[in-house]
Amino acid sequence: MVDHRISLTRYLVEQQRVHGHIPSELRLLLEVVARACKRISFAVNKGELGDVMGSAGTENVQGEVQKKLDIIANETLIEANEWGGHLAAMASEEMEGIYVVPNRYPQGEYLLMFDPLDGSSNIDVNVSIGTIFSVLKKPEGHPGVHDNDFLQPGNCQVAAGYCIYGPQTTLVLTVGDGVAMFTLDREQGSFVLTRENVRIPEDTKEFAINMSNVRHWDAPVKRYIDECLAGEDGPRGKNFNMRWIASMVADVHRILCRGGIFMYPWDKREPRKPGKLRLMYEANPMGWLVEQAGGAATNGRQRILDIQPTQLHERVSVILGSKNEVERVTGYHAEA
Ligand code: P6P
Repeated sequence: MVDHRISLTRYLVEQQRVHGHIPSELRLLLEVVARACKRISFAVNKGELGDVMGSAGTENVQGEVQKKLDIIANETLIEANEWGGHLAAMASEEMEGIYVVPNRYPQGEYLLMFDPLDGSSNIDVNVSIGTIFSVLKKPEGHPGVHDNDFLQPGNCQVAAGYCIYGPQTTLVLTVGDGVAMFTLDREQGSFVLTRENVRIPEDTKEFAINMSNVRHWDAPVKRYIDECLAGEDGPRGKNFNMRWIASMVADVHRILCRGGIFMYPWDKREPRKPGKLRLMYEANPMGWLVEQAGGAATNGRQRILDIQPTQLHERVSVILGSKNEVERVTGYHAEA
C-alpha cells in the first residue's frame, strides 16, 4: 500500500512556498533539528544496551545532576546545527552561557534554544522524555551575537516544538500556522505527518500537577485543585481525573491530544523562585504550541508569551492547557 502521508520535508516546503509562512533558511534549520531529534531517539531507545543510562557524574548550570543522555542530546543538537549556516547562536538548559556558532562556520540569522532532554529523571525508569526547542530571529543592527539577543518574549518566536521519545517518537511543531504532529517512521527513517490543525478542547476533566506540593501552594492554586477534588458534589459539578508524568513533554503531549490543564505553579518552598520550569526553552515553546492549538498559557497572572525575559535561564510559574480551565485559574489569581 502506498503511504499517502506527507513527510516533514514536504510539509515545511509547503509552509514555505504555498503559505509563505517560513523562509527557506528556517525550513532548513527545522529539518536539521528534526534529524538531531531522530538521532537522540535512537540513543534513548538503546537504553541499557547503549551505555547511555545513569548519571554522568556532573552537574548542569541548574545544579541538577546530568544524565549521560542529557549530555549526548545536548552535543547532538550542537553538532547538527553549528555548521549549517542557519544559526548565529544556541542556548541550552545544559549550558550556562550562549553557544555562538564558531567563526569557521557561516553565521545565520536565527537563535535556537533547547532543553535537550526534558524529564531526564524518567530516563532510568523507561518513561517518556523529550527535546523541547524554540527559534527566534537574531535582532538586526549589530554584528555578532550578544546574550541579550536571546532575551525576547515568547511572542517573538518564529518556530517552536518538541520531540517526545515514547512508544512512538513524535515531533510536534508550529511555525505560526497551527500545530502539526509527525511520527517517526523507523523503517524509512523519516518523520511523517500524522496530525495537523491540532485543537485542544476548551474544557476538560483532567488536571496535571505534582500533588505532593499541595501544602506549599498559593491560595488560588489550592482553591482550584480543591474544587476539582470536590468533584460533582462540589462547585465544579463534575468529577476530575489526575495525571502527572513528571515529564513536561509527555504531559503537554497528552493535553494537545485530548485536553487537560498542566500546572507547575510558584510555591513557598523557594519563594524567590517564580516557579520550577524555565521560560525560554520550556514555557515559551510549550505556551506557543498550546495557544496555536486553541489553548491558553499563563503564569497565573499574565500570558506567558508576553513575559519580557531578563535572564537566559529564568524560571516561571506555568499554567497551560484547556482555555476555560486556564482562564479560571488565572481569574482566581486576579481575585486573590
Ligand atoms: P517534579 C522534569 O524534571 C521537569 O523539568 C518537567 O519536565 C516536569 O514537568 C517537572 O520537572 C517535574 O517536576 O517536581 O514533579 O519532579
